[in-house]
Amino acid sequence: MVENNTLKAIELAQSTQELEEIRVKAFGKKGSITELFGMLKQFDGETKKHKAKELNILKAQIEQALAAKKEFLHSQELAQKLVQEKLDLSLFSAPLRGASHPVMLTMERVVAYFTALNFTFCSGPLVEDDFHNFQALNISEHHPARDMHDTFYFRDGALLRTHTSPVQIRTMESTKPPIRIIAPGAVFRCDYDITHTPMFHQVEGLVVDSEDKISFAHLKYILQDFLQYMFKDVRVRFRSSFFPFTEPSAEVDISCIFCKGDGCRICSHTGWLEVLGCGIVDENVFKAVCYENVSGYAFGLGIERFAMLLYGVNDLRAFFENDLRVLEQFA
Ligand code: 2NM
Repeated sequence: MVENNTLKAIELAQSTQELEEIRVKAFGKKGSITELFGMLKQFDGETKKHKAKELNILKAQIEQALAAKKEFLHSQELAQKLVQEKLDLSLFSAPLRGASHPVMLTMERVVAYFTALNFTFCSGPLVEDDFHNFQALNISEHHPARDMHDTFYFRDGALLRTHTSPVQIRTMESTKPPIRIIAPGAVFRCDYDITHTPMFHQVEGLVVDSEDKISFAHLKYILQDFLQYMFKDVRVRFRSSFFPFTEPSAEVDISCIFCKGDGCRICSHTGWLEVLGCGIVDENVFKAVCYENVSGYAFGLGIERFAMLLYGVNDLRAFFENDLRVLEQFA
């Protein structure tokens, strides 16, 4: 009997695929149940009616058995799939190829020195306003640093910070003196040639205490010590200079680390390398942030330049091209 075969087959089915084959064998165009319905026309009257009723009951039984088995197999297959495809996210993967970028390694080394001396790490927005980037730093309206050629401006007058000094301004606005802060980060200038990239990194530091507490001697001592820590066995010299935000100001040189001061191509045969700018914070900067009866020193340096000297990299572009052959050497 067809009916028993189909129901028995459903019971024995092991997969939804097998079940589908059984369904087609019963209800397909040439299926056993379809054929039985076709054979009804051989009968008439009560016999036909009786046979049709029997057949409809059988059809309903098979359909129900198919549906029930299908649901059962489906959930079984899903459970199996979940076990097979389970991901153990706690497993270790193959070792990552990544490594810290030499610019970041240098920045961390600089910051480590100053945080060890109780400087607080500070950061601020990359998109700044004219006040925090220029005005508060005693950079007058017609100062060349404001020139469109140096500063990236947005249409609404906002700009990309050209140095990290706005971080110092914001810190002074929100914090009462005394302060000792170190502000590392990306800065932007519209300048692109062999020794300049439109984005580079700076670290700036600022110390403010009550009036007459901070002198140039403090600044000189800490920078000398810092440069000894960064570059072993170097001589340090301070040259008088000018910055709008400091008075007096100085640029700081170290004896050339490549020729030990004898003179070579890298130091342009001077025996010295310029590495820092610094000075005693100008009174006008303190006025802009409403600091009264204070004294302070500040300094700033370019990280890429330090990284080039520390790692002996002679082309700035090596830091920005992200060639793995270069970067892997710092892993
Ligand atoms: C430098 C050189 C000298 C500097 C000044 C200030 C602030 F906010 F206190 F006025 N921040 N950084 C400074 C001073 C930066 O970079 C070459």
